Amino acid sequence: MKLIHSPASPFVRKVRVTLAETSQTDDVELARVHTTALSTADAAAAANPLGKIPALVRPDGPAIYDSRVICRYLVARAEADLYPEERLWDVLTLEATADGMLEAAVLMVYEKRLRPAEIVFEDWLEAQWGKVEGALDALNERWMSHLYGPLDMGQIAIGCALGYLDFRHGERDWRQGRDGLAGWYAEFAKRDSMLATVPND
Ligand SMILES: N[C@@H](CCC(=O)N[C@@H](CS)C(=O)NCC(=O)O)C(=O)O
Repeated sequence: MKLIHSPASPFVRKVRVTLAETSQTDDVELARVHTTALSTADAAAAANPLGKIPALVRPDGPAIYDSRVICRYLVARAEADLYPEERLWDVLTLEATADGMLEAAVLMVYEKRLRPAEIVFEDWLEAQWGKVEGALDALNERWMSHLYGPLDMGQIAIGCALGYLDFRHGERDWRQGRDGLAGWYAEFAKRDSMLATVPND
């Protein structure tokens, strides 16, 4: 299998952490692309009509995307227990929360990087950050016991989302006032799968 990827993408990181946690890293070749919303890499467009990464090219079937589908596929392939039936809806909600944070955080980066400086929309940037903060508060107030439970895909997604906030939005200091979540992440970030996938440009 071939993973269309960039080492900076938090959505790709979810897939790579899942590969590591399910002992499948060696089954996937990494194909590096440079792609943005304004300039789509050919390999990304070939594997995903939306032109986004990650996409997983498989020898025995069509390419699949997006990160949520790929993670679920890989977990099924490994017969791993990262979507446990008894708390499936919690796991999927946590995963959706992480992806929502990431969508907002990635859009903020694009707004600052891709849009000409004179038309950067500051109110819109702050509104996106407001979504991230809402999710952070919900995690800190309501999800801590789940986060400290057995490893599942919700935790992996949240770990990658928090890592991305450090990588691209460190100056916003997401830990401020959220000691519980910060403490959980400090431990989670020490997993081998997380250490092996620290984002870089
Ligand atoms: N929902 C998608 C989001 C993927 C995504 O936005 N990837 C970014 C990189 S972090 C991308 O490919 N951006 C290029 C674009 O927007 O065209 C997923 O979970 O995989």
